[in-house]
Amino acid sequence: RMTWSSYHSLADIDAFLEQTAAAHPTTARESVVSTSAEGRPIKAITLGDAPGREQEIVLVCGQHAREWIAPAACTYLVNELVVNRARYPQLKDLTVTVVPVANPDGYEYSRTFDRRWRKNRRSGSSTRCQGVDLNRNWGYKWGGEGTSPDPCTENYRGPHAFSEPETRGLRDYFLSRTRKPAAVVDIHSYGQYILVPYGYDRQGHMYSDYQDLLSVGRQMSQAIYQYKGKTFRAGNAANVIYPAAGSLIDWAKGTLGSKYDFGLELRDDGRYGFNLPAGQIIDASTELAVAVRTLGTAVSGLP
Ligand code: 0X9
Ligand code: ZN
Repeated sequence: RMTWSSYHSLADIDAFLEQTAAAHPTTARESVVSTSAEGRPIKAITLGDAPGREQEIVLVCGQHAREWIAPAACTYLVNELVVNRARYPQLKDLTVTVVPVANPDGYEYSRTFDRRWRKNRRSGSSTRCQGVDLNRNWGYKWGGEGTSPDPCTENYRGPHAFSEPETRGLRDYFLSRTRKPAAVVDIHSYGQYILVPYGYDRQGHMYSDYQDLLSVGRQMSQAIYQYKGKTFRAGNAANVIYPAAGSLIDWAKGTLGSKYDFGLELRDDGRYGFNLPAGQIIDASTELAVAVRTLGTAVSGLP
């Protein structure tokens, strides 16, 4: 039984996805995106009436193991979209696909052995250090600023782009969709930011719809502020946080070519950091839901 008053194990999250799909066969479909380094399935759930025809928003959550609020908020959103779908008219004509735990090995490791673990759990051949930072392993501008070739660092980029089964699986999943998604949102914590690509350096590399993204990002920020007064800073990823090459949002923009690509750093602003108290799960999740609603308005053109 899933709740949003505590953080849950991967087994509970997977069971929740299975039950949700079973209970709502016409609006929810479960799928397996890939298998992790340690052999766990990476699951997705696709929500909507007629998947395949409408525009699609894809949410990837939990690339980083210790950011527990990301899987929690993403499962909350899944539940909202099946149980309280009427509250989201902005998403009515859209398909929303959610990958709640993109790094299942890391998530379980963080829950059971090392709360501060960030990377996946690949075991390198010639080193005692384990794990690749999945958000440095994507293939667009892989290996640039904010990444490390040293397996013992937190931002180890891996031996080559898409060296990891988690990123490779997600990439293939994106590329295999019949329609390119209209939006890709990468959910992290913490810091309360809405990040717009590109983030690989501070040169401010442009693309034609940069202003559209910035404007939607600012609308998300305003909508979140109206909920409980939390400030989410919207801006270019490299400038608002720091440069980091090989991230999902850069790949989504630069290679996949979907229009609305955002990184979201959920609560908080540093007081509890990654250890966000479970009592804040619902508020943090509602802030995500508010942001996705705003995005839905932009993607579908529904008010
Ligand atoms: O470092 C990251 O991957 C993200 N921050 S986190 O604290 N969740 O680890 C930010 C990535 C944002 N993208 C770029 N700056 N390129
Ligand atoms: Zn992160």
